[in-house]
Amino acid sequence: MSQRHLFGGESTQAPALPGREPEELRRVEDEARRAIEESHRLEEERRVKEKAVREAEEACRRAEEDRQQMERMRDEAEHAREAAEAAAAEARAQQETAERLLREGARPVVVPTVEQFRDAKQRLEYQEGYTHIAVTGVAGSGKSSLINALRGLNNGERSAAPTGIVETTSTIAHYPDPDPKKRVVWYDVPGAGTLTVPDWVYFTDQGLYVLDCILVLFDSRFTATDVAILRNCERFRIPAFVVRSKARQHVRNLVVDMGDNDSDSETEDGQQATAAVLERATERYVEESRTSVARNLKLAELPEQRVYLVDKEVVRLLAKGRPSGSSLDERDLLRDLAKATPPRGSDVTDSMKDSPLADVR
Ligand SMILES: Nc1nc2c(ncn2[C@@H]2O[C@H](COP(=O)(O)OP(=O)(O)OP(=O)(O)O)[C@@H](O)[C@H]2O)c(=O)[nH]1
Ligand SMILES: [Mg+2]
Repeated sequence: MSQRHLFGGESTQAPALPGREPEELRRVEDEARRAIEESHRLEEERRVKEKAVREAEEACRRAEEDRQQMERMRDEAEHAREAAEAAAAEARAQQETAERLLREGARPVVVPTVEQFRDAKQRLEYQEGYTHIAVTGVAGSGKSSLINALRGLNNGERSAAPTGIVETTSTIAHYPDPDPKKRVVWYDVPGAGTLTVPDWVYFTDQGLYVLDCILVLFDSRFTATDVAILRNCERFRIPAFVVRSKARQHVRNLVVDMGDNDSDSETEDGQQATAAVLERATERYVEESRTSVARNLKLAELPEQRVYLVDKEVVRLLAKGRPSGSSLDERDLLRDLAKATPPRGSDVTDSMKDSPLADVR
């Protein structure tokens, strides 16, 4: 009972114990007080330690949070760096593509508006229910001559397109096919790649995007200008034919270049030898033309397509329904043209549906 009283701290005044000296009592009381004080000190010490532990834990938690925050910031910085690198690579690729297109003559083309599309149709006298076929290509490639031949005409005949060895056609002109059943209109387009008509405006300036079919005609070399026209045809989803002109003239030149045409054409042997040389020259001409076009299309990343080798005289005879002695690709060209050229539709919006013009508002 006295122990609980003493250590409970309610009073330090101990009752006098029977048989004990007051001195002894004081000593016991002092001891009891010290014990109480020690207990308080220990309690205080425990609280201080607990507080220190809590503070240390809190500091640890904050440090962990800081570390996680740093990690997040580092990740974000890494993502930002990767995104910036990807954007820079994309910008470089776009610049390279733009530069390549620029080199190849297909400069960034302005997409025609609906009004421009309508204007071009009006200007080119586009007639519903007719097929509108343009012959394009570099100056002097034989465009006007081919149109004449396709209409069954000789150069120089009345109603034939003007032709010549100097730059002849300076504005776009159109000629109805003499056979009304065909319902075809031929367009003679000024030569591309001349000083007056730079190739990158050739296509859009002429409004060629409204037409139903385009022939890209070349003479000696399949050039970047021809590639630019084909690229635009692809862009506007216009069927395009690659045609090489002046076939007989090229073969004759090759016979001379091959250097073995000295046979006497008066004798039978001589005639056979001449025919054999002609055959070899023709084979070489066909092979070289096809290889050259295929290589250039590949370089320009355009799809493969056939090249038709034609001579205007053979085309003219076939167009008139006359038999022609020798034919390279003239017959095929006339047949494939007839097959591939339905009119593009009566409504502006119909014609624009599948082309870049579809984006025009
Ligand atoms: N031998 C031969 N000559 C041709 C042929 N096609 C065109 N020519 C000649 O090539 C020259 C140029 O022909 P054009 O039809 O005027 O050429 P173009 O492409 O219309 O010329 P521009 O309107 O100036 O761009 C003319 O002297 C034609 O007679 C062909 O198939 N064979
Ligand atoms: Mg011409």
